Amino acid sequence: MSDTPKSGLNLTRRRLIGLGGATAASLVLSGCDQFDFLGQRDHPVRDVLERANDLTYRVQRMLLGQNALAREYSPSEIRQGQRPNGSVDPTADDYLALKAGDFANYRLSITGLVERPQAYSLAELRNMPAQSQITRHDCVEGWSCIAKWTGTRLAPVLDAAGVRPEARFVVFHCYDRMPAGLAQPQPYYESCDLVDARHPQTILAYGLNDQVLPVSNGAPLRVRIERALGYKQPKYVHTIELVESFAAIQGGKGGYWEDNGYDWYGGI
Ligand SMILES: Nc1nc2c(c(=O)[nH]1)N[C@H]1C(S)=C(S)[C@@H](COP(=O)(O)O)O[C@H]1N2
Ligand SMILES: [Mo]
Repeated sequence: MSDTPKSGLNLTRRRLIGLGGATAASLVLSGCDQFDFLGQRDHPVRDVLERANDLTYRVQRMLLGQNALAREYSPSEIRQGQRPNGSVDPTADDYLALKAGDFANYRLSITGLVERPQAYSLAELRNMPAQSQITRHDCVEGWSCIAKWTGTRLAPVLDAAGVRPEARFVVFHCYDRMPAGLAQPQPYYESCDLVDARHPQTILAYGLNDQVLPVSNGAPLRVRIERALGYKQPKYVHTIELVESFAAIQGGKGGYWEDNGYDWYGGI
């Protein structure tokens, strides 16, 4: 991390030991655009895999510790732009209106199990202590990109709102809508636990490779949770909701892709 005089980040970087490659989860993550029988809620194979995912989560937390850092790279290792994937140009009316005004009216809401709900403009977020990190984004479709992300840490934003003790998860709600079979399209959403939310590399990113974050990569704001796979990096985020459980949200599995069979933890 660079540019972080205020955040006191001088944790020793521990070497990640390649656990991610061997997880049961990674064997079934075949692609962002395709899913098969694993999309069926009650399929026995899926039940087994979900139990394996839960085990992976607990093993990674135990072996790697809560603050193990994702690897960071040097600027010379940025070889190409961040490849846009998934939604790249949302068409929701509210999003289009904000985009037309260059996101001047954008507000990031912090809601749910907090003492003091907040709403921040982009200017306010940019005035918070900035942090940049050059990391590798791994999509389950089988590609990776090294890119420099700039933003502000999520942890102090949560502290300012006062997370209530019952809160266990952070849910990120997005502007873009995704296909949902015969049902109405569903908003993209994601979630993480409070350990990942407060991790020193978890940021609300508004910059990419020293430019303003482009629409194709999630403008005006996307989240970086650097120890997780690509689908755990929500773009076009408008609301951060603290919850005790995500059972009541959309498909109940904590994310759009999770509702379609992907692992919730998605660690790498
Ligand atoms: N809102 C939203 N966030 C999203 C997605 C999406 O479709 N919508 N796709 C996910 C997936 S599968 C990947 S690989 C990354 C792609 O991020 P990028 O376009 O910046 O490469 O965003 C993730 N976050
Ligand atoms: Mo992805």
